[in-house]
Amino acid sequence: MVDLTRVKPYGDTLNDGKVQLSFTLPVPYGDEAIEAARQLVMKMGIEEPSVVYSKDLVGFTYFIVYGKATQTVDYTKIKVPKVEVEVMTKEEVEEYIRENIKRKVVVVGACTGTDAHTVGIDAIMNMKGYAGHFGLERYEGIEAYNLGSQVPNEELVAKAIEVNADAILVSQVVTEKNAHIPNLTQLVELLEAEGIRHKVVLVCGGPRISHELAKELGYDAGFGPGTFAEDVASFIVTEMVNRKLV
Ligand code: B12
Repeated sequence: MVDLTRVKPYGDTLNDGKVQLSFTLPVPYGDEAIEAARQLVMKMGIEEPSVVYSKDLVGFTYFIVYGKATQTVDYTKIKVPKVEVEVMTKEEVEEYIRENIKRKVVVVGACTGTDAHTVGIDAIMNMKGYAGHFGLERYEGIEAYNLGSQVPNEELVAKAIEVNADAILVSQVVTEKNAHIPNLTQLVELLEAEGIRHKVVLVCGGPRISHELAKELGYDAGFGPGTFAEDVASFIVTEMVNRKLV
């Protein structure tokens, strides 16, 4: 029986704590490197560490270590902020627009800053969509402009003003050294400076974007891996009606 107030990892038998860790240390390959990895893992609270694999990375060493985690978490106390919206199908979104908005919903999107990853924003916006889910361009009642990647925030804001956008979608995939944070923040500042932040539904997304982070940065919602166009479309149209932006 699982005690949800004291959950720990599982390998062979429930609650055995078995985990696998992989990491690199900036030390040369050899016995000392393996001992360093073992000691480090013990300091992390892992018991009975066993370095099952190590590989020379030319001056550095890569490891895979098995061990037993000693810590537990109280699963019953976990609260994860999520986008609170009833997800509609494409057809339901189209019907919702016809009934509640009664005009085209204009959406402008881009992967911004130096980030060159187009696949995420394309998955949400392009006609053909992603994994069998059509993108926003295919929605009746939505006018979608996908500006592509490496789009400066200034250009995205200018386009949003030009087409009188109801929603702005931003994709950020590169998060190394938190590069996405100043970039996402600058967009909010630009929208505020132009006096249009309150008039648009502002959404960001990407593999390491959470709703919590998005809210912290001044966005209305954030979407992570596994998002489909209908998740975003449902949020945009519901938010427009709730905020009387129609
Ligand atoms: C393809 C790819 C590339 C291609 C991109 C081609 C293109 N036209 O997009 C190329 C080769 C150009 C590339 C370059 C680089 N890449 Co790259 N790339 C990838 C790769 C393999 C797949 C990304 C992808 O297409 N995923 C598929 C899409 C569908 O998933 P997604 O982006 O998560 O999108 C979904 C959700 O996140 C969400 N979503 C995404 N955006 C948005 C936006 C909104 C508004 C919403 C609502 C939802 C949403 O919905 C989508 C659908 O569900 C990943 C590794 C991986 N397996 O993920 C690395 C990866 C993203 N790349 C990485 C890196 C480091 C780079 C480079 C910096 C490498 C280098 N040193 O040059 C450069 C960056 C160049 C630059 N200036 O940006 C790292 C990023 C690490 C990090 N955390 O920052 C990764 C994770 C690889 C790795 N493990 O190191 N890359």
